[in-house]
Amino acid sequence: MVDAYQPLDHGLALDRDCTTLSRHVFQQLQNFGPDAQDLSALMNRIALAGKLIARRLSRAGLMEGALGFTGEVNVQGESVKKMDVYANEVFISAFKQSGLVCRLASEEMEKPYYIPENCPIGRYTLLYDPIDGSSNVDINLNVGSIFSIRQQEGEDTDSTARDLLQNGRKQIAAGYILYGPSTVLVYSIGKGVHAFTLDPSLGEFILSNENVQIPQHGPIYSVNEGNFWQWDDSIRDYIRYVHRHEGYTARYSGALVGDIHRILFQGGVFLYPGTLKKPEGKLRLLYETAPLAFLIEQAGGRASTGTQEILDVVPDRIHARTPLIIGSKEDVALVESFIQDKAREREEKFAASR
Ligand code: P6P
Repeated sequence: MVDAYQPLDHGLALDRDCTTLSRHVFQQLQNFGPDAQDLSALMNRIALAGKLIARRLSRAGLMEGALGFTGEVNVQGESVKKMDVYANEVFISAFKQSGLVCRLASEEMEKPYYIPENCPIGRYTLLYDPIDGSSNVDINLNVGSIFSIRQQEGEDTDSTARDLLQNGRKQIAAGYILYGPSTVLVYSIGKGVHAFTLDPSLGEFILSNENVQIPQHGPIYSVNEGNFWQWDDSIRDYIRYVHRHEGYTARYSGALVGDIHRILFQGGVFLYPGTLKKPEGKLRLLYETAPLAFLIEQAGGRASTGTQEILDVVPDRIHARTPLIIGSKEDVALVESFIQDKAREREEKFAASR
């Protein structure tokens, strides 16, 4: 009987390099059934999209027609960057012939996009923001992609995608890809939060942080203080508080994914409250605030509109927006306490005036 082969001591290093995204999904699900196969394949396609976008970003400055504006305005009323269009189409191409995703809903498309060859069997919908923070693209600062996967429910024959108008607890997977000094994919399928770093020499996302837990409190508050004049007094009171107390530091990159990634690892809170111009907030629920809320809750944090958990919000339309307060439990609760105090003060004033 030949002795069983004993891996040498570099077995651990090899094992890590072989912990790719698709393998990690199976490890978490502890089975190779149809649903596990689907989720593993879905994450593999997301990873492919991330690699294609990272490749283009890494040399956009050298490529004719890669940067700048298209001259179009999207359904959000925002000027479209060439990179927005490229990234949007990358996700569509990555899921063609996948047999997995029939419908894609994107920040860049007014209505969902259907992949006909997948629709008879495709059981999933991909919701995504192909390039979040695209104002950073032309100045070579970090940007991200945000994704969310839901089961397709019923026959979506009239492309109204009504089954998508459900709360964020219907998500089966969510995450983001951060295009920074390295490209990092962070995801959850409801079994914790895990980060993978792209190894360009392998062309693979390799596990770099498993079971990431957000600190219960952190020093960072991340908000665009240029909107101070547009905020409700409750938010102004919170900002005055952090301005007057030791232990807080402001960090804001103008790209949601980078700001969230910092808070995921260092703790703190990101805010995009309602403003005079956008009372319901700027950020979109189905492919920005809900996937990030799913992820941050899985990491032990919280995400709210200020008065409601983000994951409980039911949208009335695909491109619905919400205010967002997200991050460490204690810091989200502190912001909410200013909102509650102001509401109570208003109620008492109203009662006294009757
Ligand atoms: P403002 C980028 O346009 C984005 O959607 C997020 O990535 C970012 O957090 C936010 O908007 C920045 O908005 O109004 O501060 O420029």
